Amino acid sequence: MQSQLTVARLRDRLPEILTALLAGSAGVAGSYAAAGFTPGFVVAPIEGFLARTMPGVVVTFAIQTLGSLGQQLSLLTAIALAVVAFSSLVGIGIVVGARLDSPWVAALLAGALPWGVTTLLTGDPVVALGAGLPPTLVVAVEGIFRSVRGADDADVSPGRRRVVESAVALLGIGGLATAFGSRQQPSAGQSLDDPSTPTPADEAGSEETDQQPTETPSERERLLAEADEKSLDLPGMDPLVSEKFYNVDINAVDPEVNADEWSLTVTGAVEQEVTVDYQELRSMASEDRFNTLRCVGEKLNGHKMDNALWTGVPIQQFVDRAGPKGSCECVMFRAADDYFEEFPLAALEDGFLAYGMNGDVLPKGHGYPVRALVPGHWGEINVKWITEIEILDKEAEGYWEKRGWHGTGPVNTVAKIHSIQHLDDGRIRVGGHTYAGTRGIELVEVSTDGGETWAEATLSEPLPGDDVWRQWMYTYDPPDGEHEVVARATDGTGTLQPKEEANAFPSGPSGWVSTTIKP
Ligand SMILES: Nc1nc2c(c(=O)[nH]1)N[C@H]1C(S)=C(S)[C@@H](COP(=O)(O)O)O[C@H]1N2
Ligand SMILES: [Mo]
Repeated sequence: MQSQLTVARLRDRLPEILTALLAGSAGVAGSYAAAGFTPGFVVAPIEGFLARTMPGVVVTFAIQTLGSLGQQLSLLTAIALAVVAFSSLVGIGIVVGARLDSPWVAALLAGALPWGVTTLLTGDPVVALGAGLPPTLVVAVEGIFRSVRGADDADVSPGRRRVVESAVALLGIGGLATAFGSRQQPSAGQSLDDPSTPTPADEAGSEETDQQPTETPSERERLLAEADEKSLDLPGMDPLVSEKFYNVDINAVDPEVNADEWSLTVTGAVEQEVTVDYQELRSMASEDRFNTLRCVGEKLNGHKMDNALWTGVPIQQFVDRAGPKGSCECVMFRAADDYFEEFPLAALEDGFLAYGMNGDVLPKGHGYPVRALVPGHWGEINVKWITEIEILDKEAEGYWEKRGWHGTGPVNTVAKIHSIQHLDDGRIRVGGHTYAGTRGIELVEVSTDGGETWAEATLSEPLPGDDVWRQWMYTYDPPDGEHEVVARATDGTGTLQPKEEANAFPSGPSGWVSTTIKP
């Protein structure tokens, strides 16, 4: 009885509910149109909040079973929450307007409330207009229709037709917003040496404008060409410099950091705080380094391991200048996306601050303007958008360690199998990347009989650097029928990687990669 009454009342209110939903969705779409996929989009802070407050077990489950789909799910959830929140706010506007018998108050509130909330969440009242104007428009147009048709006819349009009308309107708005919002995407790769790339040093003028880059572009080009030459060209396998570098982020939306306003400070248990800004960093003697990254959360034979040529400066000098005096010999990195990771200070000795990647200005998704590289360690302490190096006095937990992971140490050894090729002459060629962090790779062995017998694979020529992956390949005459190929690596200390398989959680994937090959 009670619920039937509610349903009947809801049906009476269907026009208003549809208007509120349409206007609320238009607000979210408008926010995207104005901000694009940036922190100014109202969904960004909501998704960030979801990611931060999600229990560790849920996050770990999502990483292991859903992969990047997990992040898309969290983004969809955030969009749905934003639509519900905006629609409720518009609903409040409609109710208040009806009480005051003023369609204009309804329209005004319908936009002002989402605008206010978006401003509070994103801190940008101008971009937030994108969230406020569409709901006002939708509710105003609705009010005008209503008065034109006369109050009595207002609800003549049957429920189903209104639902269809609203759905069509929503699709239109969504399409427009997508077109506008995606135009806001930052343009790809600006060359580090491009004189039109505004490094603050240029803007500073005077003597600094004449400064030559410490590393000539040709040196970077030479290194990239060397990587190209040394790459084994196998189908299904990236060359030694990855064509597409993987991404792992705690938030779906990257933070936007302005290089002119960026700085990095060494804080905490130090003699004196030391701050370096982008201009100073760019004007220091730079180095180009190959450095491989691997995510602790990837699958054993996964695709979250990549290599690039990074440009930047060694990190230790800033720590030395600050004079660390903490008693735990440990350090916390902090970043503009509220990410934080703790690890032993000793790991910083070979650490690097990178502002360039493969000859381009560091892309936004990889930490623009500056990220840290900590050779030999799991990807997670290679903090992007880095802003603070805090020398600690006692141990603390990082973002992932609070969620149960142990990903601050050296990487596990791995030999992956990403390429399987049936050659014209009947032989089979297999290959993949192999990596053991700063331990280096001494040897990769392959078995084509499930681990009974082993043969040595061919390795790609090593690239310069202390933390660089290699490729391996092996060609053989296949036995009759189905057989199992296994790969295993021995690192530079002579240690064979453990055979025992382990999932990524909590300490990174481990074990020998194997695959069944059919004739
Ligand atoms: N600020 C910040 N740094 C970060 C992360 C992040 O979410 N925020 N993810 C970490 C993880 S888990 C990995 S594996 C690497 C991935 O770097 P990439 O996205 O450039 O491949 O960045 C690390 N640094
Ligand atoms: Mo990671």
